[in-house]
Amino acid sequence: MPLLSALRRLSAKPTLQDWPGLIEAYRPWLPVSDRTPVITLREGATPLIPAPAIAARVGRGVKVFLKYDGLNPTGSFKDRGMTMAVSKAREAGAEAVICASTGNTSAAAAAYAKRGGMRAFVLIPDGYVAQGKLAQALMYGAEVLAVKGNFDRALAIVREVADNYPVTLVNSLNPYRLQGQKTAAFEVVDALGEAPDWLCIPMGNAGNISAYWMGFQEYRKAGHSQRLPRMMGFQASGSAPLVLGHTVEQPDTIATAIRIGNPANRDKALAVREQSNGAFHAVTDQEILEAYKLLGREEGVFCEPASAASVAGLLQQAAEVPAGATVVCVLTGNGLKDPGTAIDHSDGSFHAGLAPEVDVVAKVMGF
Ligand code: AN7
Repeated sequence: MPLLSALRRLSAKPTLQDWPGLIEAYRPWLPVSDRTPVITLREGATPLIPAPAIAARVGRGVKVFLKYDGLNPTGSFKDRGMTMAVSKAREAGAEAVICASTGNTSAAAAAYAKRGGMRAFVLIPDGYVAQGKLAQALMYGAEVLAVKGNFDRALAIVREVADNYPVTLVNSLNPYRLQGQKTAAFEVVDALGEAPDWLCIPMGNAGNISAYWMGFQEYRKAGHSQRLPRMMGFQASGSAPLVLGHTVEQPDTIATAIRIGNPANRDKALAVREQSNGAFHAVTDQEILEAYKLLGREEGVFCEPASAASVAGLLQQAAEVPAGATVVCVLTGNGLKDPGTAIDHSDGSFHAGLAPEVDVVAKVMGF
């Protein structure tokens, strides 16, 4: 009924159902063809949320927005890359995919692979993946291999396995991943009508910062923006190889998503910093936790600890932001991914074991 649906489109307000997923939405910008089977969960189109409480802390008329990619189908930005990587793997006839992961990549790889009828093998560092991510990988039907080593070791193993066996690597070394992820930059420019002055983003393997930069450049070349942002990358101080300039053998941070000592996209990230006149800084776990709690308590936005590194970095570098500038902080993952850290570190008040009586409850409330 094309006429009916056209009429409905004219008369009705847009609904989320109109969003076809990022491959269809940005098809001319992506390496897909009529022969590509599009495997999508309608990822993308995530909100750009004003952050007045954070802006007030930065001061001097700076405007701050949160690109909340935790609202993707599996709860992180990884879905953007995975719809592309898995669609292209399917197009090439793959029957299985493999990745190493600190958690989010494994959840996204599992969801998209299974939807595409493929097996998903995921290697995770035993004991260092947040509970929500593990629950997802299991529920999506991944084959989870927990190795007694860190993410960097797991990545070295999956690279070799993918070289020698019929499984497609879907870590960010797979170029289709960054192609999908660059659409987040398109969405930011589409929402603001221009690129921001600063883009603040957490870095682990540094795939996402590289993808954003690609997106901003392509959009400017096409005339969709006049300028390019300074790319401001942040790492946890206990796993900050890109800040220190060397591999970290024993990376450590409460933000397990970015507990990475040997970033796969190191050279790309260094080029982004240079080309964008950007800067990389380390934020402590304490700074990460403060930003994490501030986001929840004052902005009503619950992200995971690694994501809060972007806001922690902005607050740390606040004096460097030009007056009146527009800043976008990327919130890469949903807070529900890591309930353990939230419960252990929140300042919320929790009164346990109360007698089920009105006067008891009223008294605790302070009446
Ligand atoms: C929430 O899932 O590497 O700099 O294996 O989950 O592109 O690596 C996750 C990375 C930031 C860092 N925020 O992005 C994995 C994985 C969250 C993340 C990053 C990750 P990159």
